[in-house]
Amino acid sequence: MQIVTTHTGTDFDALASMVACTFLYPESVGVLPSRVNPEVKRFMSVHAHILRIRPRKDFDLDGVTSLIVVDANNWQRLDRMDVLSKKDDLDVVCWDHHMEGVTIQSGETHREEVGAAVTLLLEEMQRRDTPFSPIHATLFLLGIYSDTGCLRYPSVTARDAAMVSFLIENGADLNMVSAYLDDSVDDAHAEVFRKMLEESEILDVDTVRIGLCALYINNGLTSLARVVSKYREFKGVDAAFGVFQADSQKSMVIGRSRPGLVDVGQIMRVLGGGGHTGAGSAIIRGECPQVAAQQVRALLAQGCHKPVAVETIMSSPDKYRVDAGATMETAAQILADNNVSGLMVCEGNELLGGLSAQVCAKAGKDGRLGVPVKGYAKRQIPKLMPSASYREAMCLMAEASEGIIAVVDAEELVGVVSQVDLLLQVYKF
Ligand SMILES: [Mn+2]
Repeated sequence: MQIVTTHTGTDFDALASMVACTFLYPESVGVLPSRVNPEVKRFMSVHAHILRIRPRKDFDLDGVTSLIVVDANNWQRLDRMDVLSKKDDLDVVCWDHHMEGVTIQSGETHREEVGAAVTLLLEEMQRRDTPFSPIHATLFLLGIYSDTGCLRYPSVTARDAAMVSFLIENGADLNMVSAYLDDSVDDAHAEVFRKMLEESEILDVDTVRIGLCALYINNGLTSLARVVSKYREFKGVDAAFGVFQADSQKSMVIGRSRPGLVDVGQIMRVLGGGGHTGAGSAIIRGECPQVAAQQVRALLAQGCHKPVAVETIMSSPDKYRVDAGATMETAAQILADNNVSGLMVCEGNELLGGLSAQVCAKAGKDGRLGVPVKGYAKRQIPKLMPSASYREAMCLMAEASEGIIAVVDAEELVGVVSQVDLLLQVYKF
């Protein structure tokens, strides 16, 4: 007998991959782990009868000669399959997108770095022209969407997106998908959310607004990260930190930030945890949540979150510089040669003002290219100190009609921030 199985705590990608296998391997039977996600449980309560899937609970492994493992690569993650791992003549096939920590040796392996495991199986179904119903298409789409945050996670590949298109063409029901991907939280989490709104403090750190909250909570809350994200969005703050304690031994710190504003991962690493710039978490042992929150506050105050300063992202002023004594013709030439939208008019290193490409073009039309730049320099232009934050630059750029900001230290032009400089910073994250 051939069976298909997947990891415990089964999510939609795992379930969809199992079901896809029942199409590709017509003799196979899916064996669903006992522990599945609440959303998957809800889905199975209505759809179980149309899927060739049986619960692990009363399934006998005796006659199994062939095993297909999907969305998992490790015996530990399967539901009581150890007996099979000891079978020498077991035929094993793997379909998976987890590259690390492989302990299941398979005769046939399909392991590739895509956003969802089911993408690999769908590509095979598309190649073979395997027919499937709109209900199945809906489940497959749930698989891709749930593992990729609806194609928003950086792990997404063009192959996942192509399969989304393929499934929509084949009748996937987007209303059903939305219903099952509903990210609402239960009453217990809603209560934490309410308390966060009520009890959090808002810190202003280097013009970045950060919500911080320390709470005692009940045991068994598993979606606190979602609550912190929702809190950050709802409050409209740049970053949010929740410090939660369910038992007296440890506090859990969860942080979320808008891109580029707070390096959450850096703070979490100092606290002994991990993460990246936008999201992270850490466990602090032996402290009450208020003391743990104080540690977060202190790290923020020390600048541990590394707000990006303008001086680290600005460009050299050289290609924007024109001498006050130069003619408008020279200015026009510099604009064209360097392909910039405006210039900084300087006397020595001192910044006198700005000159836009439009003003230069107008001077050309008026036949005034021979006059010195100085007379055309606009005195009031957007300026920042080198120590100003990335955020200040973002705000000021909205008002900078030439798309450039002068960076000035004691009247001297030391750099220029262009829109490209800001964009490069955003896309680095
Ligand atoms: Mn997966």
